[in-house]
Amino acid sequence: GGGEARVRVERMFGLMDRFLTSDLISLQKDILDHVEYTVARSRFSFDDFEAYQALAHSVRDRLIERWHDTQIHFKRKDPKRIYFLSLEFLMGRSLSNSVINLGIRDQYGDALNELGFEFEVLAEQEGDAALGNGGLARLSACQMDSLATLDYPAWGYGLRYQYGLFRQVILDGYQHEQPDYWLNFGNPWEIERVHVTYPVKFYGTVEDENFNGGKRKVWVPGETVEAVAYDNPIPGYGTRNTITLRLWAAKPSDQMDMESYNTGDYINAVVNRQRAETISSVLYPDDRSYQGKELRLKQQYFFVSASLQDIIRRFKDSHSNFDDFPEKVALQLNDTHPSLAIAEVMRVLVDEEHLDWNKAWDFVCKIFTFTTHTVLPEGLEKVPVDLLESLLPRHLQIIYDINFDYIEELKKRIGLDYDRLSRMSIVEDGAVKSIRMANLAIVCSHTVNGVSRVHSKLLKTRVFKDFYELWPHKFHYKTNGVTQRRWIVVSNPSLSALISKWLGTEAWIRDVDLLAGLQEHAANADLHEEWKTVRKVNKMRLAEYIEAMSGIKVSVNAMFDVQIKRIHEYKRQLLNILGIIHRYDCIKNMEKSDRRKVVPRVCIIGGKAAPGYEVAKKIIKLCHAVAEKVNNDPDVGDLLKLVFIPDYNVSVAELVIPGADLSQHISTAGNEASGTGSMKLLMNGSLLLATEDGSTVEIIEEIGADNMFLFGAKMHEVPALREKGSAFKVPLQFARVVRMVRDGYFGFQDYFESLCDKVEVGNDFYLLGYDFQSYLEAQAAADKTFVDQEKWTRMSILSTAGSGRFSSDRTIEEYAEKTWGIEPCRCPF
Ligand code: 9GP
Repeated sequence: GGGEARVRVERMFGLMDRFLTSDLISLQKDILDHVEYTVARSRFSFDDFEAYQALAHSVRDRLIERWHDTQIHFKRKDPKRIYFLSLEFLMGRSLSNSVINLGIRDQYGDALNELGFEFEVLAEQEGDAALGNGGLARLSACQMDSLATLDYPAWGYGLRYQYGLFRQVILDGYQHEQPDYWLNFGNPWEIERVHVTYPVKFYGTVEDENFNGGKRKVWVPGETVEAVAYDNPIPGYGTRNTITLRLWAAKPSDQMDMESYNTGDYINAVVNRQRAETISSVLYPDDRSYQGKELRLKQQYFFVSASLQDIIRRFKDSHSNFDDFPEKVALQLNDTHPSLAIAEVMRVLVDEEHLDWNKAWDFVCKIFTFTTHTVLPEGLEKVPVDLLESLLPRHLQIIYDINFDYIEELKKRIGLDYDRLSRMSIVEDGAVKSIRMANLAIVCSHTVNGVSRVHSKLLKTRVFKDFYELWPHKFHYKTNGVTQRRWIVVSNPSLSALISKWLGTEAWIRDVDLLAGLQEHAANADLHEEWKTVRKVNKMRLAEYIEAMSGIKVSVNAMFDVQIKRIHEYKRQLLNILGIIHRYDCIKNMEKSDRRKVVPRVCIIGGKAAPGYEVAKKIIKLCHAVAEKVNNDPDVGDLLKLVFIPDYNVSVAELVIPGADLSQHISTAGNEASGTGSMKLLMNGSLLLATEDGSTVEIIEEIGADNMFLFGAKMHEVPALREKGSAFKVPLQFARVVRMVRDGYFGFQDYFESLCDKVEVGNDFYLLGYDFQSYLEAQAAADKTFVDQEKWTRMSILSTAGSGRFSSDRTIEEYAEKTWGIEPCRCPF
């Protein structure tokens, strides 16, 4: 009876301490207990990795407590929730970030010291969770941190890939890809929910069934796969709130091929079941285009279907009908990748919950919001109709029905302008008939966001012009931001302490606008000394890493000049390398006595090329070929070094960013949707050398054009320049450096030929030749400033001071208030 149960609960409470405490002794005891009982090593003999595992588990325990409290609180309050659907999350490591957000970093440090361990050393044991490609994926991770910190009732949903982004290995200067089997050593940061599973269906047919005197569609699927939840608690900073990133793994379903069991083909039946797991096995490693692969589409639907079952289950737990659905649920589409969610919501509401089509449609239009992260047309996904028809036949019908209604409506609005109608249709008729996922997302979302102001402008005037003219009210932008917790506090603790000291508060960690308070000290000589010391220590750390990994010794007195991001033609790593060749050429050709005037540089480049992206791979090889020559030339010595950092990832970024004096963001204007690396570097006091592209335009507004080194064609000039093609004059120096590569000065003459062709007059789509002159001028200005260390330091301080607008806290607040209509829901205690 009830009495007995109550006694039991009371007894359980009595046995539990209310919460885990975080005093020195408790932490040490917890760590050792985990060594003994979780890691199963003797507490008298365990190595650094085992110590890391035990430490991680003791942190995880504390995360779980807060996470439970938060979930109970959300359930009790039943606020409107935001569900963030993203195929990619680039979380990196979790340990340091967790203890900092939990506010127990120092306690752990002390506890470990007494046990004979160092926190930093153990933190290095952790591998990266690299379930994403680049900017989009890291942005999702930053936004999760902000959602938790700002107490929003949010869930992230994604896929738990068994293989994250490939590891980049460089052999003879060529990129090779190796699988990243990241779960090999276990993952203490996730909680497997063996009971939170949903069946996900594929293939089959759609049949008509009699229903209530009419007909209805019934999907009879041909294959079922089970989705199992893995929860990753995401702690906020300065709050008890800890939200959930729920990632799905595919497992064979019991409903699968009973047939084969009956026919006695047991071995094959088991082998077939295993195939189910491939759905969540590997992340697609290309962030440019993902056209028409069945596995990719399966991944998308798999995660969308499981997430929506979970979301609808949660809604139904506390609601007896769907009337309040749009008041309680907001669904964010992170790029087009999850846009099948639109058809899935329609299918569930209409086919399974038996809502009327119009009502379901009304809900869809109220709950979906869409953010796009690219301006490149190849980044907009298209799914061949044949593929969709075989994999998800009912969804194809629904998309056709949506399109039919929409085109009818459109005809009323714009008349029979068939060109425009066909451009705006969700269905593309062509050699391969396909579904335009971006059009689907735009038609069905109430808001279409860009990721910076100029990105939004490009969307309105170019990429989605037709739609903007129809629905101007839908188009908005939320300039990206990054979390200062990870990108200053975790990765640059000495700068973090310095900032807090000079601001007299740590409040900037939650309220980043306070960084502006550094402005008034920007000329203070004491701050300058301390700032320079911090920067130097970070550069030494980076120099050690460079030497350990490449054997190249670099001088910390040189300017550390960094370009770290995916390798893309539009991001123009090639421009950087050609600039380095020019610098090398100048040093070689100058009088020995003049070399004293050269400002020494260490040029650092890092980034991965998509495995099938030949041009990008050649750029990596060229970088190595040039480095080989330059770094071994006695005429050059410390005046110029070129280092390629292999396997660039979140952890490497945490090391490189604090050590950068200068950083390059040099995409051809009009190509970078936003850029977020620039924000991390800015926060850390790097000066930017940049084109006026993406969010840089807004950075200029914050810190002033004279606080950075700008160059290059402006966005509005680019189309005309491209048109002009061979008519504009390319500077002689440019022709000369390209010729050096062409003539085999760095070897591999044949291999680089096509790369050189790409930048020849008339062929130079990304305008390297056109921008070269002003690029060199900007570089010269950077050199000149670097000699004036006082000026440089002031500019560096002002960069950090002006970076407040580029926190993901601001971005998320804008989304919450203007797009999602959600409010904070703060867990008490
Ligand atoms: O290329 C964009 C980058 O400019 C932006 O900052 C980032 C986050 O919005 O998204 C990148 N896009 C992708 O990673 C894939 O399209």
